[in-house]
Amino acid sequence: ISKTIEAPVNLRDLTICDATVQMLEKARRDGVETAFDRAISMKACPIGADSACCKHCFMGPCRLNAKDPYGKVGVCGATIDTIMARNFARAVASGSAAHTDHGMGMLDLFREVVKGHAPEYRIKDVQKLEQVAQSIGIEVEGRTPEDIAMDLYKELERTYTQVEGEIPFAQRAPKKTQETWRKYDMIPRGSMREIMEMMHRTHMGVDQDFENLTKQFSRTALADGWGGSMVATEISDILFGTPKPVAVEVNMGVLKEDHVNVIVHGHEPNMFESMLVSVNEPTLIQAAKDAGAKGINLVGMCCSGAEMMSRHGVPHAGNFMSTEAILVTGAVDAMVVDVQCIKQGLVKVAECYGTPLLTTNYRCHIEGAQHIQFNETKPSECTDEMVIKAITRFKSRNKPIEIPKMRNMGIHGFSHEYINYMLGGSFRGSYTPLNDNIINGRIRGVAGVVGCTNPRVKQDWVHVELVKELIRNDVLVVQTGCSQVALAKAGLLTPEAAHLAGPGLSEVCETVGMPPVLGLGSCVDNSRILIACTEMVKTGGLGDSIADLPVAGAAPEYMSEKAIAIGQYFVASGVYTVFGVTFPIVKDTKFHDMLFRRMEEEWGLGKWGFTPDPYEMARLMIAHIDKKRKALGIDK
Ligand code: SF4
Ligand code: MSK
Repeated sequence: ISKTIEAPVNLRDLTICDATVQMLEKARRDGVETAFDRAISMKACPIGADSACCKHCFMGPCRLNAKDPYGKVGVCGATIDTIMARNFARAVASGSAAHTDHGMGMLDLFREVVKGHAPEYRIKDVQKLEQVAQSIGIEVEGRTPEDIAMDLYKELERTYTQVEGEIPFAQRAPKKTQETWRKYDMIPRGSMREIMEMMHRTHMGVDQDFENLTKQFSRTALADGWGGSMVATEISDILFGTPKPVAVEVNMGVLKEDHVNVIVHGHEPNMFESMLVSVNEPTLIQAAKDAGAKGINLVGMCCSGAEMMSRHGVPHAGNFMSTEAILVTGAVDAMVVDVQCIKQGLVKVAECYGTPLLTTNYRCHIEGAQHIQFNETKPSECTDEMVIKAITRFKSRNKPIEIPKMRNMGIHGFSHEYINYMLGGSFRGSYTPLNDNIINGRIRGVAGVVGCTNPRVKQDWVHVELVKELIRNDVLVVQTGCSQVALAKAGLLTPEAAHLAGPGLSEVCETVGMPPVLGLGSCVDNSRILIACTEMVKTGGLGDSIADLPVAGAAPEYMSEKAIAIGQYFVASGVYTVFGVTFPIVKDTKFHDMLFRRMEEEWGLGKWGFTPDPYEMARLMIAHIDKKRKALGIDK
């Protein structure tokens, strides 16, 4: 099938993941094409990369010149700033829609569980239910979990539907952060309204003021971070359990040649949870044994994988840019997907190796894949059927199998509740608390390093180099998503990695017995970082708002619109956020100045940064952390 494979390219220039290199070598031998090959043959459009084009109406598409941004305007007269701000706003709207719809899915399940309509699920973490309910003013004393849960459901539904007012979780943010949002009209109403209004305002001939657009796409992004994503995290914890540290193996070596291998890849944990039950079902295990296998091996990939790894210790086989490569092992007996980050290219690779590619969510059918609709009222019907398909494929394996031997053990599952507990019961308690260690300088600051991998840059390399540089400079790193998996493969999610940290951070890690890099879960679990930041503010000694904290964020190899939404909600929450790869904006324009300076200097929030170089990225983030330390008077 390969039309675009270009043999001269050294595979080691494409990725630092040895397992992926080994599988890309095999793919070449087998004549199989992957996204790495297509990224080489398909050069990115330079006008689109700068966001200097508009196709919002049919008088266009209009192309402006990034080298002379104010030299011309679109047919309607739209300026470069309007065009870039509208494009950026639509990326935020799309990314926010993905996370908030994921959160809506979790909330739908929660409602059905509370009503007794989904008997195979239950509320697993009553303590978390009470905590979340209390955090938004719901009475819990003397009430049954069912009563509390119904009230919580009704309240959280407003995250989506409310026409006026503020979404419930916005009140969890530090007071001063809330005041800033109110001042600039940024506190979200329901996300349905915000995303709808964002799409309206970016239609031809509506909002043509980049500053006004920036306010609305900030509000839309906040409806994601403090809305849909936070709902997804909190409800998943309530239903499936709040993560606590667990030792897990990652990398392609978690596949087992003598087992039926089932991979789940996507984002929502509901189907994955049911799959975990199905693979442990004695009759299915027996069926696998009858087919000649030693058992059934369940493995995750991408974000639902990161979530199940953190919550239940399910092994993880790799991040976004390894999903095609792993099929090349020939050892995958079924790849089961739900929503988001599922490359259409998987269909052809799966076909080449006779692996069933199974879609399960009505939102995500893929031409050439087989669809088995997942139904939460009888979830095991769907997941049992998929396991049976995997067993059938195991029986008829007819291609040579090659599984890379790499496996890396690490500690994952640092929910913000656990970080709180681990660092002293409160963020400023008596025992090695986070705030005290920041104030005394052992920990210089905290960095969130998150996001995707992208074939336009060497897979995992920017993540790994950036994180090494940060911890070497005593910056504690928290991680989610594909970035967390990149660092886990590099062996940095272990307490032993403390020797790579600077003297202050390594002392703290050794005292507490924690890794210098803490894995928090999936993309929606970036909301855990918002709560952790809020706890740091509320504990005291580090300012009054998130914008005062010595923290920074990065998505060094991002590829998705969701990443833009996440970046924007961190910026709008007060965090300096640096992206790599490319940034969809023309430098030296008014809109660039808005995102890269004015949001911080004039509005008191965070701001964006950009560089593809991990060392420069670390330098920018550390300089920002030092600037905040100085402002707090703790720059000893
Ligand atoms: Fe061109 Fe304006 Fe239409 Fe955009 S909205 S395509 S800039 S005419
Ligand atoms: S899966 S959004 S590639 S982190 Fe969340 Fe990974 Fe990015 Fe998808």
